[in-house]
Amino acid sequence: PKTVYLQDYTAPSYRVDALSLVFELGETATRVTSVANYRREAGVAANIPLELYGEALELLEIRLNGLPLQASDYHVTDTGMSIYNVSALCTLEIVTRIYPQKNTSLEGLYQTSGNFCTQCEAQGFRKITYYPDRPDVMTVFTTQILADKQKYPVLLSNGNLTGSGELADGRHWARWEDPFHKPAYLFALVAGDLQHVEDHYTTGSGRDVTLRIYTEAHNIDKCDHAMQSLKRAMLWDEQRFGLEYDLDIYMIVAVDDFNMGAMENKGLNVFNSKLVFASPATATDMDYVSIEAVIGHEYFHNWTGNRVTCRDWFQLSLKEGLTVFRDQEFTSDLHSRPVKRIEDVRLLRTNQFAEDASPMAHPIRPASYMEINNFYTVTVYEKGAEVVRMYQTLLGRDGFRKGMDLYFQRHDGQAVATENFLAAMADANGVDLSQFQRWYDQAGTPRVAVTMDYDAAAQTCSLHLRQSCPATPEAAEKLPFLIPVEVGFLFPSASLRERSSDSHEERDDERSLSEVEVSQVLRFTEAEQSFTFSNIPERPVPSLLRGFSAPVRLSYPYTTAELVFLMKHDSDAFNRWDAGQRLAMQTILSLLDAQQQQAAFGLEHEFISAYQAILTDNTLDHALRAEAMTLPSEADIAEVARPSDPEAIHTVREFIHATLAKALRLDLDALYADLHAQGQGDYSPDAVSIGRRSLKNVCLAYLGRIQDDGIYDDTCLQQYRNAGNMTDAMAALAVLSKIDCPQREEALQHFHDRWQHDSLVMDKWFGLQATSSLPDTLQQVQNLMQHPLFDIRNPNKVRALVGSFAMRNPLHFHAQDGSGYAFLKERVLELDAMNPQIASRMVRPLMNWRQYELTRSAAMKAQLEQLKAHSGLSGDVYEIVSKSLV
Ligand code: BAL
Ligand code: ZN
Repeated sequence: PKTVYLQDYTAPSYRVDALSLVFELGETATRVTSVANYRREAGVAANIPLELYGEALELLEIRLNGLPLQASDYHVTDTGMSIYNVSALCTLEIVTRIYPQKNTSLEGLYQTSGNFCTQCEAQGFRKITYYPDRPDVMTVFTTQILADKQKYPVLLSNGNLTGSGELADGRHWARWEDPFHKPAYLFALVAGDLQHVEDHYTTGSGRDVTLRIYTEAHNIDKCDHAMQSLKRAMLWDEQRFGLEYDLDIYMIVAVDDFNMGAMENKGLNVFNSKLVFASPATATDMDYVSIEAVIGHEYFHNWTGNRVTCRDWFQLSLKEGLTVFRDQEFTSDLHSRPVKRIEDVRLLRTNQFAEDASPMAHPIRPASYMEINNFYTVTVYEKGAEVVRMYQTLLGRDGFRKGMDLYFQRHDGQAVATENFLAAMADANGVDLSQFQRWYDQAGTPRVAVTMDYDAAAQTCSLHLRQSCPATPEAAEKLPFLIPVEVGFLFPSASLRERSSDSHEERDDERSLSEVEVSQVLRFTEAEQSFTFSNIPERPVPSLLRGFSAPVRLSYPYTTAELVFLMKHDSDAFNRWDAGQRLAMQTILSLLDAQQQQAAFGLEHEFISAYQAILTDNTLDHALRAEAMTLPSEADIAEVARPSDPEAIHTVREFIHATLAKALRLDLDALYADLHAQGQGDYSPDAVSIGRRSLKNVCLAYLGRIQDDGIYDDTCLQQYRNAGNMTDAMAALAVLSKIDCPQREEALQHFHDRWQHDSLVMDKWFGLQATSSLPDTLQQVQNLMQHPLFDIRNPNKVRALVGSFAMRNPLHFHAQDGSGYAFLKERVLELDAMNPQIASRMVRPLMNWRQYELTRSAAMKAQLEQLKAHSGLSGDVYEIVSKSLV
């Protein structure tokens, strides 16, 4: 495959004034007629050909200005065609035949559950017709769809319905016109036997918008939460950013076979059904929250992505980073801000930091790619969102809003680059942000090392910061980043006085404490920089990088006592949690050392009592307590403990869990019973109820580790059997799935029998078994691939079984005999023949082979080498494999 470079970008030579498409959907093939009006750009020479992309198309007819093209006037290749001697204004009519029924790549036009649907981002439109399929070519689309009326009663495309009718042969037709200019990647078509639910939303300016969610009939009763989420998103975007919806209708279609989570096609979103359907019996709290977030995300794209789109695919983070930031803020405003922040940072540290340390590390705006589908990454999305968040941290909420307003004022209707966003932020606030550009150009996770000096006589305190960034494929040497570091200071004696004083003094102390604790954002711009603070009455404990104010790894030589102090007293909820994570990580690393030296294991009393303090602190909200009780994941630990030995990591983490469980058994028991009793009413996915369930289920997960008498196996089974919602059922089953006991078999069988007719719910069942720590897990996964409900053509099934095993079961995926790696390689090859995008997702767990201890590292590398040598590998998989081996 060819590498594409950002520096080679050139503006299109021809624009499209209008595009008209006619789809004749058939049972074996589909005929597509496209009529495009092209206009040569001023200044472009007349001999410059019109370049169109096209892949896997049968060209049936081609006419220029009504006349058939001569063979010498155009040249067709596997990837497109060039047309010579076109006039400055011309109409090109092209008829192609395509085979959606055979399209297993789920890109372009394909079938899912017997219905037609499209996925055009990033480059799927070129599998439909020959066209300048690039995001900076925008036009108005008219789409006519003809299909058998009985089989496909619903015919949808972007925009507004402007005509429909019936034909004598049993077919019917519909015409949709989208008045907004859009690139081809936002085109969508759906045709099928679908039902819909309908609602309405009145915008702030008083316009009525029809809202519809389409699905197959048997899921129609599970769309209410998605619909309510959509209305909340529409209102939030008006309130927070002053952005209203712009068409008369907004449609969402849920489909079962989908490579991504969802797609923001103008006025016609297509969603993975996993991110639409919810009912208390079938969806967990996490499902409810994700559905709301993704419905929001796709809706927010209408402005950040659709109205203002990307000039080229290197700019993907322009729309994705910004839209992820917007959906994060949406969730934070509607639920718990600190909990959302903790969840997002967990994801970033586990997945994005790993990617940034891998051979596939790339800046949020990559400088080159072979296959753009490989760049829909946690870096472009989640780190991209962190970069957008840093503007807000530096400029304040109002300053950020001013920047957004200017961005829309300048660029509505345009296809732009990340520099345009930066310029809008800088210009709207009258600040110089040129150094900030480095976040777009340099990959890697910056390291920030902090030390502190306190001068008691002068009552000053200095923080010394040093930044560095590891080498990544695009550059060995990095220039300093502009890093916003939010800091606060805590005073041990002040908080001690606060605790022991009477109520009058307590108020005084609180005032002084909050005065000195006020946060500030340091602009850290040099490789090394010191900041001095005056009027500091005693040696403080610094609270650094509050709210995770920048996507960096920050180190500070905290003592255990200081971390325990921050865990109890930091007014920044995120840092209170993070202090606990630091303490846990320190403990884990020292146990890993002990294990390597074959020394005895033990947990310090201070560590256990810190966890006891969290567990029994009734002033802390449930959700935060649950987060604080959750140890860093095995994947998080593997990022820090190099070279990584997943088996040792698993052993140590399980040891801590079991030791804490035994030591805190009485507290865990009491809290579990109390929360269980409190949660007996009807299910509601509000933040308080979700927090209560998550703390209860964290308690259960700890208790399940006490295997002395097996009584908690019964507790789990009981919770599973009596659960009034999927969250509690899954939590109990998740604990059981890791224990070899009769209750496990009983519950798994019961779940299977109850849900075998609900494909989405069965994905949970596949996923649980794939993540089990029991010794025969790989064999079980292999058996489950033969299960009648498993289908390797369905991406959700692949992610549930193969993805869960390779990405969420480090113990067995990294089995020392290499069996997990060999299994994955086989699946990647099998998948690559039908769906390269999914194959290329699945191969990624092999990518970080260098971080593992020697035996594993060599075994992983061997699988990558075998893949690379395989003939006929897709460009998608080839890019990951070849870059991993460099
Ligand atoms: N644009 C692809 C799906 C999403 O990020 O919304
Ligand atoms: Zn998106």
